[in-house]
Amino acid sequence: MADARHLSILKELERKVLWLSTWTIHNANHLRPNEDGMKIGGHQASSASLSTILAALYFSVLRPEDRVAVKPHASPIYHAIQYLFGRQTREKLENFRGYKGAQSYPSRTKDIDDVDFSTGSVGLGVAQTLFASLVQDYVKAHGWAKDKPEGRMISLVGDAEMDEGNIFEALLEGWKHGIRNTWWIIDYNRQSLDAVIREGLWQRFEALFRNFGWDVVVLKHGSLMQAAFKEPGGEKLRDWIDSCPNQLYSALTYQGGAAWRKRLLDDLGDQGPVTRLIEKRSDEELAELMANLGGHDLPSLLDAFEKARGHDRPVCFLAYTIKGFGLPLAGHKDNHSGMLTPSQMEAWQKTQGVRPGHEWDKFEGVTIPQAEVERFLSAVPFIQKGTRRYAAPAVPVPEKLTFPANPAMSTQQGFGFILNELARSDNALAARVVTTAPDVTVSTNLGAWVNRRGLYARESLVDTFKKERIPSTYNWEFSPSGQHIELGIAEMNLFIVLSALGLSHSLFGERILPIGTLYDPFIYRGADALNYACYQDARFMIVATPSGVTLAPEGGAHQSIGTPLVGMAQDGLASFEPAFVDELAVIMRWAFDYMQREGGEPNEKTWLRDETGGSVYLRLSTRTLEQPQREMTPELADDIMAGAYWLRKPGPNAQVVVAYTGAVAPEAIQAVGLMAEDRRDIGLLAITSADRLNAGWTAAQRARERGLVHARSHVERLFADVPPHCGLVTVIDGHPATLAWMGSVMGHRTRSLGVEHFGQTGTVKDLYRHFGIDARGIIAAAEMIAPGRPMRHLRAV
Ligand SMILES: Cc1ncc(C[n+]2csc(CCOP(=O)(O)OP(=O)(O)O)c2C)c(N)n1
Ligand SMILES: [Mg+2]
Repeated sequence: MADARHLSILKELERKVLWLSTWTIHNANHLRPNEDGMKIGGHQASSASLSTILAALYFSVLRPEDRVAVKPHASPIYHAIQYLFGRQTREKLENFRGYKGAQSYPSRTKDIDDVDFSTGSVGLGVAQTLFASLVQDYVKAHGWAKDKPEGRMISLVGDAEMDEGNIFEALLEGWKHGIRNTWWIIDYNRQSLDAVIREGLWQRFEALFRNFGWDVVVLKHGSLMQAAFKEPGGEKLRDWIDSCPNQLYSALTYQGGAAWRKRLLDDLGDQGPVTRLIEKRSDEELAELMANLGGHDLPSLLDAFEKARGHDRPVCFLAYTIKGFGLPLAGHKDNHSGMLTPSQMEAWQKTQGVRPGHEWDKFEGVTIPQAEVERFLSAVPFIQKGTRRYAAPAVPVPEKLTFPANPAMSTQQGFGFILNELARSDNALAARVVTTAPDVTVSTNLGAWVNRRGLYARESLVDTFKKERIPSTYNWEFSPSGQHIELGIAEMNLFIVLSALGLSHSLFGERILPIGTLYDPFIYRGADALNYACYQDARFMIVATPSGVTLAPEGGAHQSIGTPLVGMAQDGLASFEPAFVDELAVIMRWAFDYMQREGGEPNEKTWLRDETGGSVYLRLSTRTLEQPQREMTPELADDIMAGAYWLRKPGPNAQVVVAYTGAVAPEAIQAVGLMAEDRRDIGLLAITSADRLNAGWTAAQRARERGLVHARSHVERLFADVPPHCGLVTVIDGHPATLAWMGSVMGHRTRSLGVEHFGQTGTVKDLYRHFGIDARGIIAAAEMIAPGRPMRHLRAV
């Protein structure tokens, strides 16, 4: 139990951060009003709601090893706390929401003040803490990070945030994995952006969390209330509070002490002791009492958190709070985007004892001697270890990844072979790879890897089939040393667990190289979580199969059309679509290295991410292709990484170039062969990464515009000798826009073939014909854009 002095200092710090966060927003808004005069959304009231909880956590409860996701709109209060710690600058706060100022929503990558998890898209930060605790357990179970204490993974959750389905998906997965050390603190202010929330929601939450094995701590009545309940008539007041509808409680809070008195006396007057209980308090005292919900009561909070520290079970704290606590807009249902008006601000500033011109002074208006507060601050446990982010050395990547030289295979098979070879080796890379899949482990070809490396669980669990000697291809044994995390069918969870695994070096000081597999079309299901993972700069590899219409018999519901564009457009994700397994081996080797690069900020002259590194997306196929028998020279490997190489270099008088990506390679090769008699010097370009090829081109242009006149991109070099009149036919099993930009590089007339509509079931041949991405489609396109004599073989295919 905290002593009285500790509590009074905390109370002052809470008041201070509430002031600073409210001022930050006010200042940013009034110095630089939006053109449309709009008020900036959400921050003042949302921040105030968490002021007590965050003060209790950061100034007293948290330890350096804890990791926290703060509700998006509480960013100003978070930044204010960091400002008091000296980890946030006044300059950035003055520039809150401005160019390179403190971010509207806490950001790991954009903010300077030690943000553990970015938030912004509600629900994702919440799930991230759960999966981070799973990763912490994984790290410990593998015998790593022995010298580091286990932390609590904590999320400050908005009550309306709980509407996001991904939270429930995560809860279920967490239950399966016996999640520990996770605290979710629900800011139960009973308000969202538009509305006051439904009555009785807390009971649903309580039942739900208990069902999933969590402890639930309801923090409803603060210590003032609890003391009042013990007075004569107190029980009546308690009953009144407990049955008061959310809307009314909010409205009365907004109206203040006199309104509370009137309403309470109307409802409870002439009832003896409870009337006296109300009447003996001033309006101000009454308002303070009624606002003393658990989430604004430091003694209750400290006590609850301290108790939870005594065990490692997951805990949901349901903390009743008031949105806009301590501000004149407290409780008002419109307060989400509400701001204090200048006159309200002026009046409130006076009550806070902050002199004009001293708004940023850290100890202005603090009623405890400054030296004592400073002493307190410098002794806060949370900041005792300085920067809390770890670094981990890069895991060496072998010169070459090997695979059996099968004459024909699909890239998906090749992926399975490469991982199997890795699983057989005992190098450091193999030890640090972890795979995961949302119930598609076997169907995405991870089976061989899992057979060798086992499934991860905190407790060992034998494969009953194996124990009973029933033959099975797969060995499904769980143990703490396993290297595959089996997930249920929820792609959101896949990307969030990848996000957590892919930050392990920074969060827990241990490098993990995560690989997640899924069906390509279901990238959309988890796309926001994927975006979130990239935004946090987590490092992972996603391997998506089957893809496109090439999975033909599976039908339209499983075909992916737009994912190559997702791969191109997603920042922080380098995407590849190789056709052959030797290409894949080069790409995966490169990827393991790329995932570990930490080059800091990208160079704005080029934006190329080669130094900074990032995550990788491999769009693979289940189509078996004849494999080229060739030597992988360093030059070829470089070209593959840069995004393309000539399978057949065009001659000086080339009339047509065919550029293909992925599984349609045989169609492109066949078309080029058939056209050779009727068009001169045809070229065939194999594109392994439209994404990197395009990014390189944009980067070179940007660099030239900024004075690096000799900058040339790979695609520009490839096309340097292609004559201007040459036509370009691009083809991909995916949206044609993926490659359509290539015509702009040198101004070649271009026809881009691909898939724009949902497909049918059928054979690959049926569907390639249906969409015109077969040899016939390629030849017909070439005939139109590269006129000459009729293509004799057009009718033959
Ligand atoms: C995925 C997503 N959808 C919508 C929003 C817009 N949004 C921001 S805050 C908010 C409501 C927040 O309510 P609550 O979680 O109760 O937090 P409070 O404002 O009460 O602090 C919404 C809908 C968002 N940030 N993310
Ligand atoms: Mg709310």
